Amino acid sequence: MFLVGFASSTGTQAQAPEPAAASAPALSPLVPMWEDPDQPLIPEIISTYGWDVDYLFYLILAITSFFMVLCLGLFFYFLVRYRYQEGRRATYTHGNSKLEVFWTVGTAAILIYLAVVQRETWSEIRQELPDEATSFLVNVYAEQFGWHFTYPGKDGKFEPTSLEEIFPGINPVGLENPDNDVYLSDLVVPEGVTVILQLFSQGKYDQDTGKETLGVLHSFFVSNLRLKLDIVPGYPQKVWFEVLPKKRGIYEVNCAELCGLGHYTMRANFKVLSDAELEKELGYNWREHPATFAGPDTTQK
Ligand SMILES: [Cu+2]
Repeated sequence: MFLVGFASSTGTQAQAPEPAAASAPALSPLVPMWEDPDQPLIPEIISTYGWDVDYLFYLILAITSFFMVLCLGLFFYFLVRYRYQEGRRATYTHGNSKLEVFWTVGTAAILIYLAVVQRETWSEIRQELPDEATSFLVNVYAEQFGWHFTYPGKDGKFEPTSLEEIFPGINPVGLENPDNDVYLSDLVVPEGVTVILQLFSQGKYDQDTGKETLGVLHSFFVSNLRLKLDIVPGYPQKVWFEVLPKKRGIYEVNCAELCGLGHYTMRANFKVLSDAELEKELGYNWREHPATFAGPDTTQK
């Protein structure tokens, strides 16, 4: 029954683009997805590789559901079949080697099959990065308990940061030249273009005592993108995605790693914008200012 529910919701999603396409040209006001009464139970896919991830999810769900029903079915069958009966005695069995070999090899075969079929999706998302020159680049800083996003600005380069320069509310990520980059507390991206994120875990710095606290583990999660990646202190990582055309809207970035008492508050708006809206947010047209991650080390010292 569970599976049938998923199958039918997949069916409606596949047909959905038609009405959306009709209303897309005139820019509708941006409504956060969590305020949309027609929000599907499973977040709508908005990334190019979202279906590849969901395919693996449904494949694994189908395999595990099949075995769950099989095992529970056998369990109840044996419960009834071998229930207590007057005069019937239990028989002693030493197990069945053939059966044991069969289900061990069978399980291994399924796991190997999954390892092979997921290979391509894994390498697409995690092993190949698109060209920086044609992508929209963002530095993402996660701290207890919030998100910060910096954009390269007109010079196309990210400014180095240092803990000592951090002043909450004024220079939240400690940019050494705050005027050269654009800081936003929202993640804003264009649609139909590859986006590369560089993810940092940021520590805290007390300006009065000079005491610093190391960053902790966080996890960057946007369910609509089907993208989740751990953010490891001292080990910045890059990851990419591309939002499908006509998916303009406000979605959500969440932290998916229990990172402390305020973990549940750790969210940010994720806005997929038209070029004009993006230019308004950033203060410049990013397409006219190609950017790169190269240059001074942007890792926080
Ligand atoms: Cu967190």
